[in-house]
Amino acid sequence: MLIKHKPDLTYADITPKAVYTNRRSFLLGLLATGGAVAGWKKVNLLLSGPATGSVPVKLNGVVKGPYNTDEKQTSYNDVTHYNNFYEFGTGKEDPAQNARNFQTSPWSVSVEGEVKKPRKFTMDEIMKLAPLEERIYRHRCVEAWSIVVPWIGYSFNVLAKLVEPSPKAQYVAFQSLYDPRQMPLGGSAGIELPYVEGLRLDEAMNPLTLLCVGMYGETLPNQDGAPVRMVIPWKYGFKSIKSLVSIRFVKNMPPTTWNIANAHEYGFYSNVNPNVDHPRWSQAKERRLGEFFRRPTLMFNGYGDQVASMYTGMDLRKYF
Ligand SMILES: Nc1nc2c(c(=O)[nH]1)N[C@H]1C(S)=C(S)[C@@H](COP(=O)(O)O)O[C@H]1N2
Ligand SMILES: [Mo]
Repeated sequence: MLIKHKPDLTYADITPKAVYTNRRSFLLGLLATGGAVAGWKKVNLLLSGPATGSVPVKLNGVVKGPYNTDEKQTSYNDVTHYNNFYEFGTGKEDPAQNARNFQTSPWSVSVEGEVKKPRKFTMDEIMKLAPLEERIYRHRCVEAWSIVVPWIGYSFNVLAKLVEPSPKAQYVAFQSLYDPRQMPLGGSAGIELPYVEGLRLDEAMNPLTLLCVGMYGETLPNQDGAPVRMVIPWKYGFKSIKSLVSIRFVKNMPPTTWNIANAHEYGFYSNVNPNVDHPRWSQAKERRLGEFFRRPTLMFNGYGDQVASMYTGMDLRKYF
């Protein structure tokens, strides 16, 4: 079936990047060069066969986005082998191993709740809603390590505006996939699954808030939240929920996974704040993966110009 359709590509189209170890990943890399969207469609077709995990493929037509830091990017190897993704194990190197066969196609995200136009978006639709932008953001985990990642996606507000939130919508509730069959370690992760997160509506609509479908020029690796995740760069990393399947616009502040697990240690807002320590450790400094010396953590992770006004008058010790 695959060989009958001769890809309309020249040899020069083939990305020289990887040494392809099997036919499947070779074809994925080859076909994805047909353009971001066309590539995604072909990938879906290819993967609609027997269950096999997806591998990252190149995304074409990615434009340079706003808000990029010029700090040194963290190595791809670190960003893909030092992960928190408890559905695939609680060790930092577990997700890279255990998410290998994670099925991310077909995939869709339902968007509902207090909106005029609730709907499901297929992954194919999500890839096409807006031009894909590269956003080089700092990411600060609550555990005091940090990374700089060239994410790919577009502002979450693009999708939000399409469903037309009603005036009742004050918060947005997000939910990850939880498939115990594919995530057998989820049951012993020590947190309630599915993983849930939330933002106040103004936080969700802030242009920095990214609906993310890729990184380092490619689709997301499974361990980093394929095929679609959130990235909220001024908040601790656990707010950036992976492998999204549901988005609900709601009236009331939604429950969030780490707050459910330990409300004393993890608040709803979870803005990066070097002046408010975690009950068990300081948040004043962080270790950038790949670096030796710790560096000072910046208020709102350095994004204060874009986000501080959303919190004026709020006691950030109380609303941590
Ligand atoms: N579904 C889900 N999303 C998640 C997590 C998780 O365990 N499950 N971990 C969070 C935490 S603590 C961090 S620091 C980031 C890590 O993202 P990265 O592995 O791509 O760096 O994902 C966040 N999103
Ligand atoms: Mo984190």
